[in-house]
Order: sequence, then structure tokens, then C-alpha cells
Amino acid sequence: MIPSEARITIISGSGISKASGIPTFRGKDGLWKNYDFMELATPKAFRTNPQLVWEWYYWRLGLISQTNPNKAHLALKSLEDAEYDIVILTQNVDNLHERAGSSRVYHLHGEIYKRRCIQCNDVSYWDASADFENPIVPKCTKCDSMLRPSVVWFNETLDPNIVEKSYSRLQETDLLLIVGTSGLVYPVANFPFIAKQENRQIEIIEFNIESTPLSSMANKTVLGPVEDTLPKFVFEIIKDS
Ligand code: BJW
Ligand code: ZN
Repeated sequence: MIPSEARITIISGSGISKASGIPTFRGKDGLWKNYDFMELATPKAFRTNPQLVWEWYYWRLGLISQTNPNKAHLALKSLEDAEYDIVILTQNVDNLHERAGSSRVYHLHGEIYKRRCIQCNDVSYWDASADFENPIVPKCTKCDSMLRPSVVWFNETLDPNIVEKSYSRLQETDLLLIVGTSGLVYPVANFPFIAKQENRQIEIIEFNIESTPLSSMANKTVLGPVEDTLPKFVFEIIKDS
């Protein structure tokens, strides 16, 4: 039984968007099977070949634009509808949590629909009519420099404000759900350990199709596709509240 005043925090990863048709990064159908992250997801890759990096992001933008939130995203929104205090710390750059209606979503690894000028840092958004079939390197309307995807690549630091807000939230969380992440990418992979150190009361439940390096520190791992297991879990919480 989860009391109605419980503060619930979710750490989500690409596994939650898999059923929507967005590939994960690792594993047998993962993006890194066919693409080399050193050539696509590092600052050096962008300096060396911005056109190639943008082609990959246009492809993903086109793909993500065709998708919809699935039952797992919607289950988290229904917890919010049931007036639970919910914050989602997501590593995903897609906007499926927001499109499901979740209102407090912190994007730890940035957002694929945002672009940022490498010179003046101006941030803009892709609009719905953008042509993702035509991958030209976009330019800043303010200073004419190149825009880059506003995401966090390897060897880049995460936005310190978002990390700080995430730490504060974890300290005051009663229940942490770790959903569809391999727990291999830092610093987010450390969040559950930090949460447990600083907040001994916290209960941690992991949802994944397989166990991960985070399983040993979770109170429980619910094995199975999150689009099935999370709605069931949420239904039980709401039924008892
Ligand atoms: C299902 C399912 C279903 C499937 N139901 N489940 C400490 C130790 C070692 C290394 C480091 C360290 N500190 C920093 C590093 C370096 C590096 C790092 O972590 N490397 C490791 C890989 C070893 N980290 C960084 O560089 C970070 N920056 C940083 O730390 O700054 C400080 C610093 C600066 C300079 C030098 C050193 C330190 C930045 C990390 C940025 C990660 N960026 C990416 C790309 C984002 C942009 C984009 O999307 O284009 O973020 S990489 C990629 O991995 C993406 C994801 O958000 C992230 C996490 O992946 P995720 O979501 O967990 O996906 P998968 O595929 O790994 O797992 C999917 C899971 O779902 C699996 O478990 C499946 O089983 C499961 N699943 N279907 C339930 N239906
Ligand atoms: Zn600019």
C-alpha cells in the first residue's frame, strides 16, 4: 500500500519508449549495434563531421515524430491524475512523457526537439512542419553559426541545475521507480546509490526485462516489458489508495 501523500520519483530510460517504436541504445536491437557512438554522440564527432551527426539526428527526429506514448508513459500520467506527487527524471531525449501528459519531467540528457547555437547558445525548437527528410546542418537565425542538437553527449557535463534539482528530489522521495534503463551510463547510474545513501527510508523498485547493475540495490526488480508491468503496478497503487 502506497499512501496518497507518497512522493514518487521515476528514473526512466530508453526501455520505456521501446514499445512506442523507438530503439534502445544497447542490446541486440539497440542503436549502437549499427552505429558507432564515437562517431555520433560525442563533441569530437560533431566537430569532425557535423553533417553526419545531423543526418543521424534527422533520422531519429523523423522516427520519434511518428511515435506515440505507450501504456507505460500513460500509467505514469495516471498516477499524477490520482494526485500522487510525481517527478520523472528521464534520460530520454524524446518527448513521450510530456505527450502522455506528465507535467514534471526533468530531461537529464537534453531534448531532441531542441537545437542550440554553438556560438551564442541560443536555443530554438524544431517545429511540427520541419522536413526531417532533408538533413542540412541548421544555422542560427541570430549569428549564422551552426546549431547542434541540444542533447548531452559522452564527455559532456549534464546541466548542473537539472542535476541539483534531481538530487534534491531524490532526498525527499519515498518511492523510486527505475524504469527501462541499463544503469550503465553515468552520472545517472549513480543516482539510486546516492538516493539510498542520503535517504535511508527510500524504497526502490526496478522495472526491466532483465536484471541490471542497479538490481542489487533495488528492494525489488519487476521483470517483464514495462508497458505491461508498469500499468499493473500503477493500477494496484491506485486501487488501494
Ligand atoms: C526494457 C524494455 C521494455 C528494453 N521494458 N525494459 C563513471 C564511470 C565510468 C564512466 C563514466 C563515469 N562518469 C562519466 C563517465 C563517462 C560516460 C559514461 O557513463 N560512460 C559509460 C557508458 C561507461 N558519461 C558521460 O560522459 C556523461 N557525462 C559526464 O559524466 O560528465 C562528466 C564528465 C565529463 C568529461 C569526462 C568525464 C566525466 C554524459 C553521458 C551522456 C549520455 N548520452 C546518451 C546520448 C544522449 C543523446 C541522444 O539520445 O542522442 O544518452 S548515450 C545513451 O545512453 C543515451 C541514454 O540516455 C543513455 C542511457 O541509456 P538507457 O536509456 O539506459 O538505454 P540502454 O539501451 O542502455 O538500456 C535500455 C534498457 O531498457 C535495457 O536495460 C533493457 O533491458 C531495457 N528494456 N526494452 C522494460 N519493453
Ligand atoms: Zn547563434
